[in-house]
Amino acid sequence: MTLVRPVAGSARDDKTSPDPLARLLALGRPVVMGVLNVTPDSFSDGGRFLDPAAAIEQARRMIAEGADVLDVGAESTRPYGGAVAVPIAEEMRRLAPVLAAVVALGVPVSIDTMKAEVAASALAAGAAIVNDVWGLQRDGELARVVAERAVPVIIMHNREAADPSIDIIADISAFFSRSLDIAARAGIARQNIVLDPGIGFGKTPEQSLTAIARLPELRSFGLPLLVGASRKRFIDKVSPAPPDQRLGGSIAAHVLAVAGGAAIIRTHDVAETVQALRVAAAIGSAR
Ligand code: HH2
Repeated sequence: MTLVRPVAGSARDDKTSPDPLARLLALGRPVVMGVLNVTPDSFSDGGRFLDPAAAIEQARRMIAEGADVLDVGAESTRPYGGAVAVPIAEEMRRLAPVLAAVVALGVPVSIDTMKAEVAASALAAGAAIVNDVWGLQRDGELARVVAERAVPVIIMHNREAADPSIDIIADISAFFSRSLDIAARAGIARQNIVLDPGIGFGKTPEQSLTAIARLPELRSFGLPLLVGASRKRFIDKVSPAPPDQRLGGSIAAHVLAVAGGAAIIRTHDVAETVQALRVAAAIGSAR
């Protein structure tokens, strides 16, 4: 499949171009990224937004609730295993009726994919950011696509399997260093990079807690940090609840992540997260 080139002057308003990441980070408060899973099997909302009309409606809703950016994915990454690998054509087929319509809603859209071809096609349809849950280490072409298009990329830490015996922060740091080397060699500008410890990915629940608790250590990279703790299993380990009943735990994790230096929060529950972060910020500045 060939890469589709963007149409000149295509559907981007000035909220989504030319420098989406810088604009988001300049908001002067935590950035809220709403999750839109156009999948049958995502761990917490699989099947709910596979229908394009339902997906677009959910995107509208998240924007009305205060999302600053939407993260659209068409392949479940299934942090807890059991992901069914989705062929490129199927991932594109799921995105086709949704992506351009969501871009047209006027907030920047990130494409949650680990495949270069899907990323290129999504960028051509107006996506502004690439979110790779394998930190440029899975598909060798992805760094080139990001560099060529000069778009921001979210580099997320991941592992094939959890190893309870390792220092997870050391592992995350080594992974980030490898990803940053790949990015530099491809010509990706440093100001276009966001780092994400990958809560729930290749980590025991305890290591996910550690990744949030020791988030400040990851500030040493000097790059913005994203945390996505939304509905993840470590919450169930602390306070048993199925994925759709983990809002309280998600909010606790996200408030503490922001306190630890997270600039961007990835969440399924935008209204509640926006409210929690506003209240936390207000208390933080009250005297
Ligand atoms: N988590 C998920 C997917 N993509 N991307 C980043 N950068 N950080 C994350 O923590 C992250 C992510 C998993 O959540 P969800 O998209 O709801 O699940 P699924 O992968 O099953 O669709």
